[in-house]
Amino acid sequence: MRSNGSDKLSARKIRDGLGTRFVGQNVVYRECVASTNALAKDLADEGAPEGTLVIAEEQTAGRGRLGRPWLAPHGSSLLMSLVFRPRLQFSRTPQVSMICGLAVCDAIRQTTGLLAQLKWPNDILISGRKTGGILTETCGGSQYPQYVVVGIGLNVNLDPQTLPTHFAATSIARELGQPLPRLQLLQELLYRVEARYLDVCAGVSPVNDWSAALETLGQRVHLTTMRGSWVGVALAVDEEGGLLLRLDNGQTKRVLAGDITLSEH
Ligand code: BT5
Repeated sequence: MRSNGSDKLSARKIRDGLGTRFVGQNVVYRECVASTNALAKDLADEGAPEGTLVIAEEQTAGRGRLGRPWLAPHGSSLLMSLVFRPRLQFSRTPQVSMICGLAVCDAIRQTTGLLAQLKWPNDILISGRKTGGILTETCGGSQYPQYVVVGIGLNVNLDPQTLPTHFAATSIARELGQPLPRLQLLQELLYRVEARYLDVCAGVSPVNDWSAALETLGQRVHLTTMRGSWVGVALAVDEEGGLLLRLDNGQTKRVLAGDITLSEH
């Protein structure tokens, strides 16, 4: 599944011909890091400008939510984090994460023709299998967040057989039947992130687009949170990224964090 040597990324290649004003214009490229999110947060603490892209070929401690791992062989994926400094109320900052998920789907569609969808809250799916994930970390501030770091892991040329089978993973190359150069996909992604981010900052809500891209809405799902598990129909999502679930007893439950799977009963 590996693409050839010309797929190697560099800060210069990424910036060359990139049609953005600020997203991806400051690039920190590394062969290997612990986690691009961890490095992006350190750089944001030191004042890295909005739009800074941290991208690596490999992570030794790539992370998902709740201490879960993100695994990807060297050079197989897009492993990246973006620094944002939105002047948004805290309740609206989840929208920065939403637009990144949408931009990933847009960029995959534009570059490959494949239909990528989202699974609440942060998975990217192709053919119902996990192709990517998003990890958003927000650093406090008084009125607005000091910064928001959005980490994106995207299986581009990864061979899903290199991952544990219970991950139910796929990759773009697997779905396409051929490797995909990462550079064009990355540049398309950065461009679409910026366009959607500017909309959010101008007060345009992405929630309708996000709802439309969430493949689990309207379906019966099993929800697990830190507080327990429930079965119900995933009704809708709200402006803060919360999921509304209609339980069998008729009550509606709202959750901001958790995992859902399609329910078998
Ligand atoms: C996520 O967490 O899906 C967010 C993953 C974000 C990863 C990026 S990579 C760049 C940046 N730097 C970081 O350190 N992180 C971000 P969660 O929903 O908790 O899902 C984690 C689960 O996904 C794991 O427990 C596995 O089951 C599964 N998983 C791990 N690696 C995978 C892969 N390559 N493809 C598909 N599933 C994977």
